[in-house]
Amino acid sequence: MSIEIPEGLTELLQSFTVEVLRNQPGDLLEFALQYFTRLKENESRGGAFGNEHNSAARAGKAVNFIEEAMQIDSENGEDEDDEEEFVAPVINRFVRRASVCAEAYNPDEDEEEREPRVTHPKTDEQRQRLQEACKDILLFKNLDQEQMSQVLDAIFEKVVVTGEHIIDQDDDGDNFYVIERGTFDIMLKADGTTRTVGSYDNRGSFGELALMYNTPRAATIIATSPGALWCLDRLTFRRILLKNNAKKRKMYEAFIGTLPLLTSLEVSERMKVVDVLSTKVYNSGEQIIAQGDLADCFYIVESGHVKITMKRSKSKNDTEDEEVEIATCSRGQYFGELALVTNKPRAASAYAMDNVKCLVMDVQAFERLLGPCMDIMKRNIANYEEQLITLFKSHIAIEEPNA
Ligand code: 1OR
Ligand code: 1OR
Repeated sequence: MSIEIPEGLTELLQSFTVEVLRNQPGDLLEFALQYFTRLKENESRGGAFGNEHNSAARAGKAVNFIEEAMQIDSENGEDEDDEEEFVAPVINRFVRRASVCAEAYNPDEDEEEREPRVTHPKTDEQRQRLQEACKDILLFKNLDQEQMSQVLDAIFEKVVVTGEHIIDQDDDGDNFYVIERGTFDIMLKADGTTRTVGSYDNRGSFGELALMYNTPRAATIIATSPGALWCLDRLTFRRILLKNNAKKRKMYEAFIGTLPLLTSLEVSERMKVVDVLSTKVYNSGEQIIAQGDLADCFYIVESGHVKITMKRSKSKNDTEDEEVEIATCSRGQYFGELALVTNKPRAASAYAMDNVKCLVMDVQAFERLLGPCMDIMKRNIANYEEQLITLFKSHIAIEEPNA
């Protein structure tokens, strides 16, 4: 018995396979759906790819997914309108991406530069909410205006329900997520058991690791309330954020190498620290940390001086507190670790004494990356405690000389 192979099938499958290999989509089904839909659309548009009689034969030659989208892009003149034309394929477990740990981005190769820009139109109200949600996202802090506007264009909103798995550990990475609202648990699977290792409460972002380092998802993220997320597709994330990270690595490699706190980290781990750092500048006198606040960041001084103060009641009869200077930090020193290590509110306040530039890391990155530096930090914290006891004793001595 012989089975007849329909004319064009080989070319159709070949060209599809070539596109899959070129694009390495995570979600093969989604990619296939978009590829063949596009093919059909082009066929009905007629002539966009020549005048072949047989659509399958046309498929064999004509469909280059990305280039085609770019062509449409340039035909439109503007790339603002390209949401209908190209939606980056979503990635999931159908095709597993090879894991390359701490993969460095080489801006010279710039493969992602060729990708078309993704735009998801938004209402004014959405844009406003989006800007609000993104304003404290550390990964976005160092982007220039043009890069930021590309990010805002490409982001799209997703409503989530309680119990929804946004990310499953070990999956491939599809999107980076910024929280608009809602609470989310971070779960880690190790040695056959899954435990909750942290949570997000109505702010923050997650899902950057798999995209940055081409690794499987490092944790599971589950919605613990109804909520909404802003999603940035993998390609846009890599195109913009990784280029920025390459710049940061160049800028901070030497400085990071001199920090005594990070001596226990391997070079590749230090580079990961650089990747998650953002810079914040403060004017002289500006408050950086307020005693008693909840904590979500850790700081390293890059330049300038920071004054650490603690509140102390002026005297027994005085209800008003005075702020006492207890330490200063300068280039290479860190602060803001205590609340993150102890899981308590800020123990002291911090103020810029002149123009200050700090490298800032969020609590999740702090916990993930600075575990090996904990010994040094804990020794330092023990010092605080000793000094606090000394200060407390001298205070009592002043207040109650006969005690
Ligand atoms: P991803 O792309 O790997 C899961 O997808 C995301 O969870 C990950 O990016 C981070 O954005 C986020 N370890 C690993 N991933 C974490 C962690 C984490 N916290 C948040 N994510 N921690 C280490 C636990 C030993 C920190 C827990 C507070
Ligand atoms: P944080 O997250 O509590 C305030 O935010 C930061 O000030 C704190 O972390 C430390 O990084 C920093 N006691 C408490 N916090 C201190 C101290 C300190 N010095 C710096 N910080 N002591 C000073 C010891 C020289 C003891 C006070 C008597």
